[in-house]
Amino acid sequence: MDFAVGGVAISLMKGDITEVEADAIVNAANSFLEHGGGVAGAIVRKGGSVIQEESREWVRRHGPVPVGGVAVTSAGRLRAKYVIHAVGPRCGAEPIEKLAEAVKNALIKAEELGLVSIAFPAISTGVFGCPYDEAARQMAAAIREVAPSLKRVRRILVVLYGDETYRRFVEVFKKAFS
Ligand code: AR6
Repeated sequence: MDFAVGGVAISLMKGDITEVEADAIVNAANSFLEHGGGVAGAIVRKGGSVIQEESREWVRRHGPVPVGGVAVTSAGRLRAKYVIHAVGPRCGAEPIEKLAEAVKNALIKAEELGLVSIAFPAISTGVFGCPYDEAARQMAAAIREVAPSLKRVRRILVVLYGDETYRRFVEVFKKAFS
């Protein structure tokens, strides 16, 4: 399902984010950038341990990534140039608005890096326990706010794992963008 805002194309698709061709893929990370399960585990398995090693080095230098913040590493063997590690909130423990902040910061980082395309997973909807609808609303709101000011980024992919996640995100994005 495709949408557009401020000259930026937004595509929702079903699939595995590690297979997607985009300049950057976003990881659903924790503050310590210790990539265990979910999307993070899949990214390191497919991209290689260099992603985990660079992540540890980033934390060693800068300290933990705040909730709503991002950090960048290379993408190892993945087709992307970079992995942008975004830390979403743990639902119930941290405010859901931090999810929008993480998405905005990832888009701003992609713009700073001069990238054209960026792919997001459904941040915080796995281990971090946020409901799909709320997560989708946060992501859509962040994209609506930032997209009009993007000059280099021209394509945002949202890669959803499974039918149910895809269906829920499409419903929310339809309301937000049409
Ligand atoms: N491609 C796209 N989406 C995926 C993939 C994939 N390969 N694998 C899982 N998903 P999660 P979080 C979906 O748990 O909730 C890790 O341990 C999944 O179905 O990856 O932000 C980190 O190290 C779900 O809808 O991220 C952190 O500690 C969504 O991606 C913590 O989990 C996000 O699930 C982060 O938790």
